[in-house]
Amino acid sequence: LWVLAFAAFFASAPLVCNAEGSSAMALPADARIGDYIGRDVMIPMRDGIRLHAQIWRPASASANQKLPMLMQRSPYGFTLERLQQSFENEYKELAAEGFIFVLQDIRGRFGSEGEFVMLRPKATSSKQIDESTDTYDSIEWLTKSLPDNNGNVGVFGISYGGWTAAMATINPHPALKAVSVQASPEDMFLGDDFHHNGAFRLQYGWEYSAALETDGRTLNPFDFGGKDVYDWYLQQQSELAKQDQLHLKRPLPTWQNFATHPNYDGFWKEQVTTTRLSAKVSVPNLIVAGWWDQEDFYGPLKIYEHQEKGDAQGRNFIVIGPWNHGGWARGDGKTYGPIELGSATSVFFRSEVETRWFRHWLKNEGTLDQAEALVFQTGSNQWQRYKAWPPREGVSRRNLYLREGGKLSFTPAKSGEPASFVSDPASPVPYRERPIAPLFSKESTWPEWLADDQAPFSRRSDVLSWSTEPLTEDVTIVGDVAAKLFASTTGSDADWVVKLIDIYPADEALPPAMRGRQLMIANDVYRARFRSSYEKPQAVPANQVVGYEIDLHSASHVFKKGHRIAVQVQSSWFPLIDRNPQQFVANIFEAKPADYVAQTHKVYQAGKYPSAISLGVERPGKLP
Ligand code: PG9
Repeated sequence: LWVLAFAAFFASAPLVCNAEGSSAMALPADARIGDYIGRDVMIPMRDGIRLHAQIWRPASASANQKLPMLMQRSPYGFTLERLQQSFENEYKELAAEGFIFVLQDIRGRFGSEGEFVMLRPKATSSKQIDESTDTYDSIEWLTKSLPDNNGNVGVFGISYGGWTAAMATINPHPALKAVSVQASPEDMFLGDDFHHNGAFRLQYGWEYSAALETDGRTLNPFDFGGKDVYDWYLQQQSELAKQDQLHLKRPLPTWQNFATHPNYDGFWKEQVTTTRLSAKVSVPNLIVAGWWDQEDFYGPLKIYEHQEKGDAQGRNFIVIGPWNHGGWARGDGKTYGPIELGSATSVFFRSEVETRWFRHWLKNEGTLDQAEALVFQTGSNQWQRYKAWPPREGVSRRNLYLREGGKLSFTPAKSGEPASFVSDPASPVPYRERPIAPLFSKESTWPEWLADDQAPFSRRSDVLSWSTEPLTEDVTIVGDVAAKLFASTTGSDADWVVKLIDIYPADEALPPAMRGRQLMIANDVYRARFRSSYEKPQAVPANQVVGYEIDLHSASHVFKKGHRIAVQVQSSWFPLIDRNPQQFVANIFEAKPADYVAQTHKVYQAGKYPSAISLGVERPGKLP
C-alpha cells in the first residue's frame, strides 16, 4: 500500500520503491511480465556517459518480426513491481499492439551514469549534452543495435516523463515519428509543480525534493514523525531557506534553488519548456492533460497553446480528460474521488486514443481520427470534439459578479460595501480538512485533493463566499476562466486565492458523498507582490484598491439545473502554498517568524470596482 500511495503520487507511472528504497538497476536474467521479456542495456552517449535502459519485447513476436519502439525516459526508476503495474495499466493496450518498450533512466538516476540536474537546462554548444541529445543518442543506438526493430520510435511519458518527451522533439532523431507529451510542466514559477503565479508550493516543493534528492538510486519520503503536516510546517521557526540543513543535515540542490531564486529570474526562465521547443512543430504530438491534475495542469495547456502557433501541418493535438495527475494511465477512470464519470474514461483514452495514435504513426496502420481538441465536459460527463481549443464559436464571454451579501450574479451592482476579513499567518486556512498527511505516505490522498468538499472552508471567517440562487437551467462554461479582483490590504503584501465552485443540491437522488458538495471547477493563487512584474516584486500600497487579473486556467463544465455557482476568496492555502508574511520582505525564504503579521483584507464588489469571474458561456439563456 505504501508503495501504491507513493506511486500514485509520483505521477503517472506507478512508481515503485520499497521502504528501504530499493532501486531498479538490473533485471533478473529471466525477467518476464505476461508476454514480455525484459533485459538491460547500457547505451553510450556522445560524451562517453552510459545510460541504463530496459528493453521489453513480446515473446510471441516471431524472431525476425520488425516492431516499432515506444520509449519512456524517467528520473524515478523502473522496478519490476512498478512495471508489473504498468503492464496492467499504463502499457496494457499498447502492449496488446506488440510495441517494444524501452524504459530509460535519465542521467544520474538509478542505473544510469552521470549527474542528475532537475529539468536540465538546454545545451548551448555542440559540446554540451542535455535531455534532447541524450534522447537522440539513445534512439541512434537503439535503431542500429536492436535486432528486428522497424526503425520507428515513439516517446511518451507523464509529468517529468512528459517533459522528457517534449525534449525529444528538439532537433529530433529522424526515427522519432511521434510523441505524447502528457502532464508536462511548462513553467515552474508561473503555473506548475513548484510555484503558481510566484507563490511557492511549499508542501510539494519540500516533500518532492527531499524524496528525490537522495543518492540518485533511491526515493525516500521525508519522515514527519506521524504529525499532521499542517502543524509540522507551521511549527518551523527557522527561515525556510535553512529547512534542509536543519532537518536533513545537508543542502538539497532543488530546495536551495527555491531559496536563492525567489523571483522570476534566468534560472526559472531557462527551464521554460516552450521557449526551448522548435517554433515549427515537426514531430506529431498528442498532448494530454487532466482537469483535476494536482501537479501539472498549467503545463500541457500552455504547451498546446504555444505550439499551435507553429503547427501549419496540423500535428499538434490536445486531449483534456477528467483525471488527476496521470489518471489516464491508471485503472479504468470511471470515477475521480467521489465523482462518477459515467464511463471508463482512462480505458477509452488508452485504447481509442493513445494506442491508435502510436499505431498510426509507428506502424502506418489504422486511420487517425483525432479531434484537434478532445475534451471531457465535466458535469455532463460527455466527450466533446473541438476544432480549436479554447473554442470560440457559440461562446460568449460573461462576467459573474461578486456582490454584497454573498450574492453572485451575471449583473453588476451599482453600489455596495466591500467584504472584509482578517488574514492571520499564525492560523492560515488549511487547503484540506485536517489532519493533512505527507504526500508520499500510505495515508496520502493527495491525488484526489482537488475533489475535496469546499463547504467546511466556507464556514471560516477568513474565507469569503458568494453564490447564485439554485440555477433554473443548466449553465455551460467552456474555455478560459479568470478572476478580476479589486482588493486592498492593511499590509504591504498578500496572497489571493480564488476558487470557482459547483454547489450540488442536497438531493436524495445523488450519491451521499455528492449531496451539498462544493466541488472546485477552477482555482489558483496569486501573490500580490508580483502584480506588475514577476522579475521585480513590489510592495503593495496599504489600504489602496488594487486590480488583479488572476488566471484560473480553463474549464469545460455544466453547472446543472438546481446547482448553485459559487466563488470563495481567501488569503492562505496552507501548506499547499507557503505563508505570505503580509508585509513586504525581499525574500520570503529568509523571512523571520516576527515578519509574519495579521492584516485586514477587503474585496470590492460594486461600482468602479466590480470584482468578477470572467467565463466563456455557451448558449447563455437565462443567466442568474
Ligand atoms: N510532478 C512531478 C514533476 C515533474 C517535473 C519536475 C518536478 C516534478 C512528476 O510527477 O514527475
